[in-house]
Amino acid sequence: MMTIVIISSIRTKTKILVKRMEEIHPKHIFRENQEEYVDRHGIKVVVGHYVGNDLRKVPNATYEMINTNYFNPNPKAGKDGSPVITLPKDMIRSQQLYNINKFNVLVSDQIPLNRTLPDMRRKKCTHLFRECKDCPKTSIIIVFHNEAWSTLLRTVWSVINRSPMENLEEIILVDDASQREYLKKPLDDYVKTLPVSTKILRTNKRVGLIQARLRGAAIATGEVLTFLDAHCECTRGWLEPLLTVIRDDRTAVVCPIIDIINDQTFAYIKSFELHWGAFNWNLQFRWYTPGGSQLVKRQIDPTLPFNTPAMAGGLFSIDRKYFYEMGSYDEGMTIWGGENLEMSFRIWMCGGKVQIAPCSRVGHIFRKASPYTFPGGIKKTLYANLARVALVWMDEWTDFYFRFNEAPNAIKHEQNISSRLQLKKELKCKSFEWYLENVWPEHFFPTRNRFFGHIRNVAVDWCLVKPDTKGISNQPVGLATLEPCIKRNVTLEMFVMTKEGFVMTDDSICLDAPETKSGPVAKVRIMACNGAERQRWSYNNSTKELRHVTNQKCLDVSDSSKSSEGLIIEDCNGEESQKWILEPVPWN
Ligand code: UD2
Ligand code: MN
Repeated sequence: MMTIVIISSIRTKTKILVKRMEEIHPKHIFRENQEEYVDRHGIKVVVGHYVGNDLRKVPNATYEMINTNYFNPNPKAGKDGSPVITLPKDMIRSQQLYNINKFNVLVSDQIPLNRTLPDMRRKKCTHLFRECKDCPKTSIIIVFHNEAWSTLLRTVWSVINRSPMENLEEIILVDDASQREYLKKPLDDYVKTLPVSTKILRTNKRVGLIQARLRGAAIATGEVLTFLDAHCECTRGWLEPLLTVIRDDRTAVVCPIIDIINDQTFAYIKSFELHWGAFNWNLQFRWYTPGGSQLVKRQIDPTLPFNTPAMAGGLFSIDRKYFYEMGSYDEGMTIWGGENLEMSFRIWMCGGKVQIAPCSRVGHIFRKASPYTFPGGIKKTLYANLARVALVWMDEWTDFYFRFNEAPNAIKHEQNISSRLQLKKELKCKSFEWYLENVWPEHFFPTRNRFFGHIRNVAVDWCLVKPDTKGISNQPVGLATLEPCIKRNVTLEMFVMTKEGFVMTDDSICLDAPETKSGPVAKVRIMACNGAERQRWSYNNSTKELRHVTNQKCLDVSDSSKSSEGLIIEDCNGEESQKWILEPVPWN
């Protein structure tokens, strides 16, 4: 009997039709809860969950596979941003090739370089940005290391096809020591045929994306610099809103909304608009939902550029002279990571602003893992970069970062940051405290006016902990539970309580309970912070009660068990199970 395997990816909810069961090594791609049935054509169907990254058992790609350009477009594939389904006969090969770039290059190579994309903009955007006559010209800078041919050139073609020629100065490609043959002479030859002036720079050894961008910027002649990753697709009207912001305010650094190009199917997927960029206690960049007043402002006119505490890093425009006035990038940073926070902190604290122009939309392939090597290891690259960010920009919060992040802490002494500190002084930059209070008032870092530490229940003698399940935006959400207090400096049981009564912790999650006044006892959850009343609590130091502000009920341990049932709110009764000790932990 023929067998068809349907693999559903939990993350993307896309169903991918795969190959005959016996050829696909089901062990490698299925989690336990797999289902089998015979469909009405008598075909046995197996449904399971695809473990997208776990391809370790699939034979490694050979040198030849890596160095070959498989680009072979089918005019209809991926039209209007539609997904391309991998045929059963190509499944094994597509998995082998996946590892080379950490995206499905076999699919990418079927999609034409000038495929059409849907117009994701609001109607009003199309009217607002019909043209941008008095806008400055921009150089487009794309750095890459071992990028696939089709993704790199689809990025280039999307720029050429969807940017007004009068605003496009040139395209600059910076090859960061790629080893792949097709990126050498074949790329040089191809670029000569493009209708827009396109230069290629090559580094003679791997320098990383930060220094590669600096080299590109150094030869750029446009009034504005626009940076893109090498696996993007710009949509119609993407450039005008970015340039308009800079025309009106040269101190603005402006990003598009970054849509998602699916790493398996290359479907163009609209991303959530009501997000802004920030970071967690480990200085990992994250998208969060901003607080209430911000949201209201954005709903009134969703076409207006809005402030963001941090940028994702890859896609932005900046006035060229302003880029240098503000200290371009930290040249002490290598390979990958941290430069986006460094630039965001610097721009905000030293007088500029970082914004997102919601009428500008660019797709980007988000990958679940990095495809290339990190020379010197992650300690010498990413962690060293992050250590530099913390040392230069975070003032009293520098120690807070290092306390919770051992690897960067171990190498912080190797960092020479004197020239960056000098720059900070020359630019008369404001403090990190100012940044937190003014740019990101909803932040969840400890401050002088906030409680920071463990929240221990008197009856059980256990501590409130973060849930260990991840929600859609990678935030840990779930029932509020207790666990035995470890009381070491682990972020698991560290909470902040603000003056407004929000009990929050890393990754912008808050203690949350329903507002209803009567009715059965309500479960307490840990959810994305949203500034709503239902997330406000008050602590009474003498009674030790933690009251939910709107209904004046007390945080309590449910009777049935210590922790697994989680916490509830109940009428206040003065019992030990409603008493909480807020044990402060020094953070700086
Ligand atoms: C995000 C940013 C990326 C950068 C990074 C942190 C977006 C969409 N992407 O990660 O631009 O800010 O965070 O550093 O916001 N590259 C080199 N040399 C290297 C390593 C990378 O040229 O040694 C190129 C790479 O080919 C790509 C770009 O740098 O074009 C960004 O790298 P990535 O795509 O791996 O970063 P990403 O999107 O995960
Ligand atoms: Mn990228």
